[in-house]
Amino acid sequence: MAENRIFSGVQPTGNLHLGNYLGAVKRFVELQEKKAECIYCLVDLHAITNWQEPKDLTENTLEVTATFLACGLKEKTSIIFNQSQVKAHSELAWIFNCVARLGWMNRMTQFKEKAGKNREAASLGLYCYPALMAADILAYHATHVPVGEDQKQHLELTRDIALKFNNDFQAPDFFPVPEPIIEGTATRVMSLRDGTKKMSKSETSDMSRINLTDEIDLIAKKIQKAKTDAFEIPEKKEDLINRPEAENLLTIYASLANKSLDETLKIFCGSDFKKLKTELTDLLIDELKPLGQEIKKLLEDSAYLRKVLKEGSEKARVIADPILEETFDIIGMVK
Ligand code: AQP
Repeated sequence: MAENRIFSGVQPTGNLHLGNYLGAVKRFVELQEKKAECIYCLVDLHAITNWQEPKDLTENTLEVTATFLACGLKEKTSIIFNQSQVKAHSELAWIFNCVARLGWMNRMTQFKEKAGKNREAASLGLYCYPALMAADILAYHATHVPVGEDQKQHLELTRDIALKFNNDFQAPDFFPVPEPIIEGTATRVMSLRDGTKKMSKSETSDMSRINLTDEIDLIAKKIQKAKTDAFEIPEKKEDLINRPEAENLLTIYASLANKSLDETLKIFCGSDFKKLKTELTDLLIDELKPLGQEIKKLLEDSAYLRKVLKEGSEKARVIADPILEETFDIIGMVK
């Protein structure tokens, strides 16, 4: 078993946004730079738990690949691939569907949020998504999983599945119990239109998020129109309670400027939102303009992006297939 093996995934359900970037992809790059063994997956099987137009799924998969590379992930250093091309994910997910308990799944808040009021019409895949996520991680015996705050509960379920499997089959330590890495100032970036909702690709209003490919005029417009409140910026963090939109903009600023929230409050306390919005727009443009340009350039060479994914999935299979075979042996499947 690798000493430290990192695994994480991103759904190719649309353009990546600032939340995906600050909460996840930026962390992926930092871990790659720390020379950890990193496996980063475009989780296309998760994407189809909600309807995806086939053409969009293909385009989004290539676009997220381009985004990974533009952000600094390197195909020679990290393993970058799409989930559907490594069959161990779905096969192990079935086994974990049989290990996980209905009661555990019923507690998953993301299912409740994504299924909304019309739960009966949600796909079965959306319901058992966390078992597939557990398979994604455990198929590689991954030890650490960098994610945004929203994935914490799913990761706890992964840990429960690993422990139950090891215990049920008396295979102590076969699946490692993975640790979440939820780091950085912006582990939960909120919608620009409603500070109580997380920034999300599937939110209908494009004004609610900053996409990594947004043009600079659009970034400026979205920040200018971002919801705020009528009060001035306070001095202390505690005074941001019940001011989710103010907290969100200040947190985004802090993350981009590599400052703590306290340091950021010192800069802006006593002023209205105009100054914060202007400086935040400048920071965003500095960070995202070159990224957006690089994504667009990479997208012109889809053959290269497909090659990155193909080679990545070959490397991923070398790790996952023997672990799946061993899992079959432990369960008692005849080969
Ligand atoms: N708003 C966010 N703030 C911080 N981190 C976030 N992540 C997602 N949204 C935020 C983190 O990004 C990684 C990839 O997420 P995902 O694409 O797999 O799916 P998601 O969490 O469901 O993200 P979206 O944007 O809300 O997608 P849709 O709308 O398609 O469901 C994860 O590590 C996640 O924590």
